[in-house]
Amino acid sequence: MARALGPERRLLAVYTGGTIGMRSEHGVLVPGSGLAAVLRALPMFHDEEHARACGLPEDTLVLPPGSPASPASPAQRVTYTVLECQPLFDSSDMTITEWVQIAQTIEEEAHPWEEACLSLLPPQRHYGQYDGFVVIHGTDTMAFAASVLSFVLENLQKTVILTGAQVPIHALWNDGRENLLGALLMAGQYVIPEVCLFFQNQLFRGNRVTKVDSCRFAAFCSPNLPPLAVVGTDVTINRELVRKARGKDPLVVHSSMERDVGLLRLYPGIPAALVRAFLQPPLKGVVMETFGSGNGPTKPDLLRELQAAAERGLVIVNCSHCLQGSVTSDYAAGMAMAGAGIVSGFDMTSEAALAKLSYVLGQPGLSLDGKKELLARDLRGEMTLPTGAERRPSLSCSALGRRVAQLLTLSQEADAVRDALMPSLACAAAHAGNLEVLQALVELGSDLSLENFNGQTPLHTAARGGQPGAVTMLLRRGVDVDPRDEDGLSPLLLAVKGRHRGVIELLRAAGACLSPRELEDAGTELCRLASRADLDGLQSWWQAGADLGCPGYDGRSALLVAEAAGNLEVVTFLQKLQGGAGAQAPGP
Ligand code: ASN
Repeated sequence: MARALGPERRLLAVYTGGTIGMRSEHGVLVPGSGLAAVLRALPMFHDEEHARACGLPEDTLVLPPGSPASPASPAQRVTYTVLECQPLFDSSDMTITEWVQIAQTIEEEAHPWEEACLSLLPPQRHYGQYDGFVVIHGTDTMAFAASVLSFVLENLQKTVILTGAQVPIHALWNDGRENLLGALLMAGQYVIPEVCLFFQNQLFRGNRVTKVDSCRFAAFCSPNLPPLAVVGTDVTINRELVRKARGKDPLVVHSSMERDVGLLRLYPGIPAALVRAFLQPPLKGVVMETFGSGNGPTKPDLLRELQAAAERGLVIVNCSHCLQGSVTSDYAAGMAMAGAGIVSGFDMTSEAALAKLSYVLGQPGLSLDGKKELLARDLRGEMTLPTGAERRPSLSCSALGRRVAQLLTLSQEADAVRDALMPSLACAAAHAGNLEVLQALVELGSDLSLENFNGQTPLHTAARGGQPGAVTMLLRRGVDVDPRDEDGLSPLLLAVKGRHRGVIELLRAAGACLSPRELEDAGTELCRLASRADLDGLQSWWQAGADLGCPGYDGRSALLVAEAAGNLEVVTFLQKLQGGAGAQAPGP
């Protein structure tokens, strides 16, 4: 989580419908178009004077300055464009299909359903063009939408916030203005790389919320995770909770979500025949809402139906009816569920579990065990695993490992410090051949081709340390094979100096070459090695592609020096090269 910098922050507001923009027709509320025009007329949503002075395009709105949330940067302006979807929805009509389209809209230039707005936009990808995204959505299925979007959008580096209202924005007394303004300010002023939901002054993780009230303004709660931020006279960010963007991998939109998933709420006395009817194909996955801490009836006929479905390959996730708490295995009635092949959903909301199921079952090429394994992992912060179940690498085996483990636990505020330390830590880990630490650094977002204070990359230090395992890992990750440090030295030369033959072989096979500068003084060095009968040293140079016939500073070759010194083993080696393969090793 970081404070957004720069004089201007550009947002895209995707308006999908919902009460916030609804109008009354024949006594009932229906989705209403023209939200941008409404906002343009409200001074809290648009500073017309500033827009004109800056020559902002016709479709761009700008928030007035001086929000209480931005005292540190009063000059920073949040501009936004409202993209009105067609058709607009009461969210009760929305499905995974529409939510995937929203995700595609965030990523892409456009989608056919936005045609009316598109002509106004330059042909650029929205995700690159905007700093953050607000999705204006109906509240009835907003928790489902936020959950689905959290799984569909992978590697988010930007803030995505869903919001809406219980009362239309045109009404005198409404919650739409406050919610939308809050969402725009949060997305404009903070980089919170998650799918969030803003309502009634609180910013929640999107896949943790559920709608709990159909009329009060406090419509949502996040029963098992505190809000990520609370807005009052000040903005309080719960920094420990905000997820950190991992690495620089590009955004991935997972559009292949499985549609044949369902939600089954158990009730006392539910007949086995009804469960059987529900679990029939084409259904591929079910979220089953059970009692208390994941308990269900232990009637043999019901358990048989569940077991038979699980054996057919139907994936069942166990979530509790209860708002708070987690599925456990404390009771026999809970163990019976687990025994029937049902996967624990721990403290996930049913909305999050359904979205996760749809995401996991939509992943191509996964075996049944692979799907269950993915479901059991916390993928987007959607569930709290019991203590000890997290798959954190255990790094306590070395001092370096312990230091990196401490680094992993640093608060989000320490990002800058962490980023500054990463290259040196990666170099140290590579030198020690500590693959576990290197992997942990990768997961923390470290770029393994960054240079440390003297311009060396992890490949340099792995080569200097003679660590073929680390060299292999780095090369597999696609790092440059011939980087030069501050002194112009390459990993290959460092490996030659250390006589690390295995590493030299790996680097040569990957295309590494000694540069003319590195070969400048090679003749003199070869003569020195020849005079000392250092066969290993000579073989390393030969293996790295050096010409062993090249003369030293006084014009003599290594062979002449070896002969004069009577180093027969070296003489034989050099003569063999001259007579056979040649003094120069074959190219990479
Ligand atoms: N029925 C509306 C919707 O979900 C409810 C709302 O937005 N408050 O679209």
